[in-house]
Amino acid sequence: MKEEILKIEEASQNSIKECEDIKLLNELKVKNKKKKGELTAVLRTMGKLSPEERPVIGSLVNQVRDKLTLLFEQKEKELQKKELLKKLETENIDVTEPSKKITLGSLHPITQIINEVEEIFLGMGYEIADGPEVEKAIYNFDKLNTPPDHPARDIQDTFYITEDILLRSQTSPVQARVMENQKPPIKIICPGAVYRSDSVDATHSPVFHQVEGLVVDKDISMTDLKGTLEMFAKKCLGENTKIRFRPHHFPFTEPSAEADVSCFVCGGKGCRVCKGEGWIELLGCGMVHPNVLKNCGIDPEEYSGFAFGFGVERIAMAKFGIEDMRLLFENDVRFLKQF
Ligand code: 2U9
Repeated sequence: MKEEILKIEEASQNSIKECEDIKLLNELKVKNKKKKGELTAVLRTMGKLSPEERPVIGSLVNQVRDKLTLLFEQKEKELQKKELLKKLETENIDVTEPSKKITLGSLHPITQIINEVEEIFLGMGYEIADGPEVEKAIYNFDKLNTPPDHPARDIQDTFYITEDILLRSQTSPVQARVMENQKPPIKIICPGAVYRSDSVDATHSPVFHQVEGLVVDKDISMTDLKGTLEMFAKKCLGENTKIRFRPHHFPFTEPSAEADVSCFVCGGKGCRVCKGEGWIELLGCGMVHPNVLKNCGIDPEEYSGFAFGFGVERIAMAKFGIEDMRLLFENDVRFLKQF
């Protein structure tokens, strides 16, 4: 019986030793279970043995079982290690191989202009202020000295949500809110989307973007306004840019003006971009109306201020030579990729 057991052991040992494949080893394991079965069968015949021999054979069977289990574990580890090494050798990564090209998008032309304007004014010590796009009529119109019968308040021109709530038609309500909450000196610009009930065409859109600026302090005069705008125009459109004021009317500023810049394409001679004029209309501006200061809790006897505002789309179109405003809103990548 001992020989039988040792034979089983030797056969199993040999097949484990010779095995060089993890799959085959697993198959062997299954077979070995049967072999263990063979050992169990041997045990079953132990009745034939003398009482002295039984524990000797019993313990031999257990030793063989343990030995085989250990051998399997060792072989399994050995084969796994071999397999891993083989994988590392054959599947090594060539780090010098060129990688896939990552295509980066670009900022929308409107965002580019807003960023550029922000940088220029930050450089002049301004802060950037933000406010709600769904606004109270009182901030959009009343506090800005815009009377109840003003045409801008008509439902034909402004998107009303209720009688008192609307989509802001300018970013001026942001400035009104800052004035209410902050003591002068105030030096802010307010970029953002505004809404007007306009039909879409090459120069109009019901959503567009504005940057408005406001400075309130002691002794602020029209010369500060002109100097600031001249500096802005030179930084934004080129150092040779000149600026001129034409009288205008806005309810929130008095006196008010429209400011033109010398054409940055022809330098003032007249071309297609400036339509032969030599000048391009840039923005509206003026000295903050005393009523507006009063409405926002600032004493016009102590403080004065200037304000200005411009449409970002107009500047983007002039700077990038875009002839149709709709292109800025259609989000056609073939168009946007050019900037
Ligand atoms: C406060 C006081 C005054 C902001 C100003 C303009 C003139 C102006 C237009 C330019 C083209 C709007 O986008 S546009 O259609 N804006 O001409 N905006 S002064 O004046 C303010 C703002 C806030 C408290």
